[in-house]
Amino acid sequence: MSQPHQPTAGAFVPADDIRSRFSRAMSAMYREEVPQYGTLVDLVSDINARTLDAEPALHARMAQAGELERLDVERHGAIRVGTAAELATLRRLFAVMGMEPVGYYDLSVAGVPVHSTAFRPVTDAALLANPFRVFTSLLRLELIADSVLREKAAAILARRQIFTPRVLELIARCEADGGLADADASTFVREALETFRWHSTATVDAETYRALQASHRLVADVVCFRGPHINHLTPRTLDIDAAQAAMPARGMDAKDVVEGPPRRDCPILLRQTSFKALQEVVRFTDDAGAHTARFGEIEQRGVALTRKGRALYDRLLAEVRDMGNAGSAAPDYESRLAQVFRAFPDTHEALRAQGLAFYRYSLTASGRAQADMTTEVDAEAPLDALLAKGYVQADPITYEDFLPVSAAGIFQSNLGGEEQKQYQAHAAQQAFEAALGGRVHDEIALYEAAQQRSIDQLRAVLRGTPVVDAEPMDAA
Ligand code: OOG
Ligand code: NI
Repeated sequence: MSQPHQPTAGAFVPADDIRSRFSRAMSAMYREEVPQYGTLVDLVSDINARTLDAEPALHARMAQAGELERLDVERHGAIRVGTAAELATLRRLFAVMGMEPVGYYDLSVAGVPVHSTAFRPVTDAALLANPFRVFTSLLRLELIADSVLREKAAAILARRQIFTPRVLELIARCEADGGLADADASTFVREALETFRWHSTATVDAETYRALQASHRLVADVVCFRGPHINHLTPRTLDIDAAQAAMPARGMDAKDVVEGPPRRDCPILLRQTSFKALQEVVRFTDDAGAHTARFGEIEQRGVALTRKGRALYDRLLAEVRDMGNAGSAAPDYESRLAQVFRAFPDTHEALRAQGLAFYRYSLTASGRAQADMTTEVDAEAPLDALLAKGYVQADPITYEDFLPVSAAGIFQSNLGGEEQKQYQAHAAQQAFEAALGGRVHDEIALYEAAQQRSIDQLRAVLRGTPVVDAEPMDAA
């Protein structure tokens, strides 16, 4: 349809809404493509309801933080692309939906020839509205040792166009005008979805597929198809152990161990598990065959850690994985994990006092009442004193990102077979950012800023000065 030019800003659909529409459309598409994903979503929603019933304190805390609404829509997905141009266009496509690249993940250390970022909203308000994220990996062709195969893969990738002409137009329009009007937003969602759709016809012959597969199964997955099919969507559960235990009864082949930290009273970071990828029938240009790529995953999110907390997490995890050499495949992995993580404080008081985790500070009802009377509360009193008096409360800030060791475990359990190649591992954040056409956010700096904003706001209320809404619209 033709658009009036120079639409006024008010006529634009908010980026948060476009993201919600897109995430809903993607979920509906994936339910159709991989019915077990639908089963998993239903399982998670049963378990979340049960957990909230059984844990009134958790229910109250999530309601107060405004997190109950986002829980039902919360999910992440993952895709893998083959070229810098594809990655750079994805950055622009996700920007239309208010999603920015956060974090750099080097997976080559774990024998997977990709490096990655996560596109996600970055402001407090946008995260509450819908925290939809897409873990996005770029194939590192330079890690393919065989130069003939490497060049062949590059040539195949150079021929494909993973975006529809219409979506490219709408991205450019959004960049030029500063937003999309309603009809354009609907078209954008429909056309953007095409990039993530599964194609059962490959672009190569069976022999090429096999050669790429032999180099690394991931290489075949990225190179041989018309687009970067979404390979999983992950709903957020409040009790991953219960969900994991319930998976077999609903016909799902669950991964052996939950990735990430052990079960704790105060969940930290991220725990994840998945059901194994399905074998799907594909058609090569000359023959029929099968491909394994798409799976389902669930995650439980906990509090974001400071640099100090993250260093402790990384150290303890490495310690567990270095005990013996079976890593997470060892039969006693879970008990080792629990044992070693006793060194990680497990009350919010301790996590806060030792500067291990991030919190959002706000006035309690009694703090607000005191602030209204202005005399009692010293606006400059240390936070700890305000907390001790009950004027201020500290709520954990949810970890919105991913974990490289866990991601590698998820990749590996879903490639079928024991895919552990040795690569000359090296992080290449600058090369990744050059391909992306922009910098990635430092995720820990985002949490630091969110915590600081909450402190600034409550001080402003206590001082009786106007509330500063210091949150940048676009934190880039
Ligand atoms: C991405 C795997 C990483 C996660 O949740 O850690 C991931 C992939 O398999 O493409 O999604
Ligand atoms: Ni995932």
